[in-house]
Amino acid sequence: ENGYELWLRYKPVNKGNLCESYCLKSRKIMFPGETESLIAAKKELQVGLSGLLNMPYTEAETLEDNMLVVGTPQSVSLFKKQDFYAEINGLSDEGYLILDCTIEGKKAIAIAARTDVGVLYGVFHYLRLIQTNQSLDKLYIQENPKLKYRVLNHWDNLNGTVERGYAGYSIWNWERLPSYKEQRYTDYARANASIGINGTVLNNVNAQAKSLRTDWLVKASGLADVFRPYGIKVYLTAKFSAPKEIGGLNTADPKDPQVRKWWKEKVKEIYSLIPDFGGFLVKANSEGQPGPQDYGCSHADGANMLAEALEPYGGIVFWRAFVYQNERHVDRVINGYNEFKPQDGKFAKNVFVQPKNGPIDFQPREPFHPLFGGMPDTPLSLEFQITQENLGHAGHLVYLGTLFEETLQSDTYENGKGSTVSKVLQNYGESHGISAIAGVPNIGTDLNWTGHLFGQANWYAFGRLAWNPDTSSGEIAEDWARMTFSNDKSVISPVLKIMMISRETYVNYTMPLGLNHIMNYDTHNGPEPWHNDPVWTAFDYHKITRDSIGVNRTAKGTGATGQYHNPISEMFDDIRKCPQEYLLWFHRVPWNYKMASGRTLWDELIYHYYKGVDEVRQMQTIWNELDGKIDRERFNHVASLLKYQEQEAIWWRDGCLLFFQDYSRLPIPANLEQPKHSLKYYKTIPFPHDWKGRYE
Ligand code: BDP
Repeated sequence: ENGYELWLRYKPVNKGNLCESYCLKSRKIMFPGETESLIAAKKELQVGLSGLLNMPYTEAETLEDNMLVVGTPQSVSLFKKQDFYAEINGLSDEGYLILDCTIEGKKAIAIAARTDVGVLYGVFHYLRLIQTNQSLDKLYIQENPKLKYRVLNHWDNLNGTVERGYAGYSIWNWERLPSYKEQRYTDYARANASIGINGTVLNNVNAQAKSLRTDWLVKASGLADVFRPYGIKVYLTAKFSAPKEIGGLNTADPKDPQVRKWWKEKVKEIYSLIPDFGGFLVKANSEGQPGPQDYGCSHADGANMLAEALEPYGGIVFWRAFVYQNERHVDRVINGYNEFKPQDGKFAKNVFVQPKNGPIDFQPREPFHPLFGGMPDTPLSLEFQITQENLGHAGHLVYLGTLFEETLQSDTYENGKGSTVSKVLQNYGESHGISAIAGVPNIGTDLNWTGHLFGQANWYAFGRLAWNPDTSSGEIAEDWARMTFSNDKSVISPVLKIMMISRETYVNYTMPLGLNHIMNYDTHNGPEPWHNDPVWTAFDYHKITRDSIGVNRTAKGTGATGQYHNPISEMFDDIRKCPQEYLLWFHRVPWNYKMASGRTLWDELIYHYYKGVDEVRQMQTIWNELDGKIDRERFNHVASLLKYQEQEAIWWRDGCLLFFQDYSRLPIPANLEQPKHSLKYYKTIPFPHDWKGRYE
C-alpha cells in the first residue's frame, strides 16, 4: 500500500460476525436522488460498502426489512411521514441523522439530512462506523457541525511550488486547468468531505495579484466545479495591491472610490464564473505584503472594503492577524493583540479576523493567542498549521491532534471559567451568526499526499476538530489508526502509543520549557539558536547570557502576560505559578533556578533534550512491534523515517545543549551519551535543505 487512499481504504471487515451483521443491515439500499451531491454520496457508499463488506451493492426501490434508506425529505418523501421528520427539520444546513428505525413496518437504518451535503456527511459517518468496527445496533446519531466555516488555507504558489510544503509540489495543475480535471482533485474533495471540511483557499497568503486575473479565475472555476458536489467552496487570497498591479489604477487606497469600484467589479466577475465562491483570505501589512496601512488606513478599513464587495453574494473575508513588524523592537509576541484589540467591533459583519493559534508563529508549543477571549465584538477564525514547518517538516512523526486540542481547550476566562478557545470560536456562531477555523495543509504531489504517512493523521485531525472542536485528540487518533491500518488491537495500541507521545517528544528534543524560535533561520528545521545577524537574531527569543535564559514577558518585562484575562494573566506572570511548559516563554530564569522536580533549570533542560531522543528510540522499538502485522511498504516507510528522526533529534539536542553550555558553563553529566561533535561543527555543517533554492 502506498498511502494514496488515505483513511478511505475500505478494506474488507475481517471479523466474521461483525461483517455478517453489517451485511445484514446494508443488504439493500434505497437511495434515490439525482443532484450532484447525492450522486457523489451514492458513489462513495457504493465503493465503501462493496469494499468493506465484500458484497455487491444492491439498490431497491421498495421497502423491505433491513434496508439502508438514504436521503433528504425531498429525495425520500417517506421521511416526511416518520416521527423523526421533525428532527430532520431541526438539523443545521450540514447536519445529519443516522438512526435505527422502523419505516412502514420495516426495520431500517436511515441516513437522513435536510440538505444533500448533509446526506454526504452522513454517508461518510456511516462508513466510518463500519471502518472502525462499531456496532450498528440501536443507532441514534445526530450531528451538526459546531463551526460554520471549516477551511484549508493552501500556501500554494501559481508556479506549482508550495510555501512550507514538504510533500512535493502543488496538486493544482494550473497549466491544464480548467479543462483537464485530475482524479486527484476528486479524491482530495472526497477526503475533505469525509472529515467535514467545506472550504479551500487555493493559493498562498503571500499572494500574487494575477490569481485574480480573468484567465486564472477561469482555471479556479474548474476546481470549484469538481469540489461543489462535495460541499467545498473555493476561496482565493487577495493581494491588496491588485487594483494597481492588474487593475491599471495608480493606487490601492481603500479611501479611493475608483479602488472600491474596482474590487466590486472584480467580485462580480468572480461570482459570474464561480457562483458559490467563498471569499478572500488576506495577509496585509505583514512580512512585506501590501495593505491598508500603506495608505494611513486601518486593518478594518481594508477588510471592510473587500467585505462590502463580497456582501451581496454572501462572501466572507478572512483577514489575518499575523502581524509583528510594528513592535518587533519591543517584543513580537505583543504586536498582534496590540494592533487588533483596539479595532474590536470595527469590522463588517462578513469579516473574520484570523490569528494563528499562538502569538508568535506556529512554534512546537505556544500559549494560546491572547486575541482569543479578547475580541468579543469581532468573530475570530483560528489558524492552525497542519504542515510541519517548525515540527520537523514531513520527516518527523508528530501527531498534531494533541497540539490542536491543547490550544482549543485552553481556558481564556473571557466569561469566567470554561471560556475555552473552542467555546470562544463556537460562541461567535451565536453572537454573530458565523464561526470559523482554518488549517494550512500538508498536502502535495507525493503519492501518499503528505510526505510522511503520519502526516495524514494531522490533516484528518484538523478536519474532525473543525467539525467539533471539543472532540478528544485520542479518540480521533484511534479512528484514524483503525481506518489507516487495522482494527486489530495489537496494531492500534502501538500506533496510538507513538502518536500520543510524539508531539511532546518533538518539544523535548527541540524547544522544551517554553523555548521557541531557535530553529534554522532559512529552513525552519534543525537548531540554530546561534543565528545572529542585523536582520534577524535568535537572541531575541532566548536572550541567553552567562546567568540566565528566557524572555521576561511579565508585567515587569514586555507585558505580554497582561494581554490575558485573570487568573491566566497572574498565573503566567508569576514564575512560581507559570506552567513549566511556558516557563522560558514568559520568564527569564537563572541557570541554577530550582524546578518543581528538584533539578536546576540547567539539569532540567538536559533532562528534556535527552528524554526527547530516548523517546524517538522508544518510538522505533514500538513501531518494530508492527513488523509483519501491517503491509511491508508502509512499515518500511515509517521505520526508515523514524531512523532519520532519531538523527535529527540528536542534532537538535547536541547543537542546542552545546550552544547553551557556552553560556551556562555547566556540565553535561558524564553518564549521558556525549555529543559526538563540537559546537563549531553544528554551526557550520551545511543544512540539508536549501529552502530558498526550492522556490527560485
Ligand atoms: C511564517 C512562514 C512564512 C509564512 C508566514 C505567514 O515562515 O513562510 O508566509 O508565516 O503565515 O511562519 O504568513
